[in-house]
Amino acid sequence: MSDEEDNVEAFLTKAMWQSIGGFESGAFAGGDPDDDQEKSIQKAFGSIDIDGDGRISGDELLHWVTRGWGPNEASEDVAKLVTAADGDGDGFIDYAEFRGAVVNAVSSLS
Ligand SMILES: [Ca+2]
Ligand SMILES: [Ca+2]
Repeated sequence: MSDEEDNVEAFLTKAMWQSIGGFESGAFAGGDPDDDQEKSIQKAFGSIDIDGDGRISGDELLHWVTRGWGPNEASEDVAKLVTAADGDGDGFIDYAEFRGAVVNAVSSLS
């Protein structure tokens, strides 16, 4: 894979996290979410965490994402999202990992 493709992939990964969190570019102008934005991140996390166990599995993320996307094209991209966000490598995205991915995505795209 070329550097350019890497960059495109990194950009798309960030853009997906941004859209999953529901934030515009530059939403966290001060670097951190404010209280309302924090609530929005918690709400987004809760709506994806279907079984309410406090962590998002690949299946849960795929289910959420494919409400808006075609399921065929999404599964590979969703697997990349999980890998990108799963800091401790347990195969699930907990709230801290989710919040970090969204904040990082929105900050770096703005
Ligand atoms: Ca879950
Ligand atoms: Ca994890």
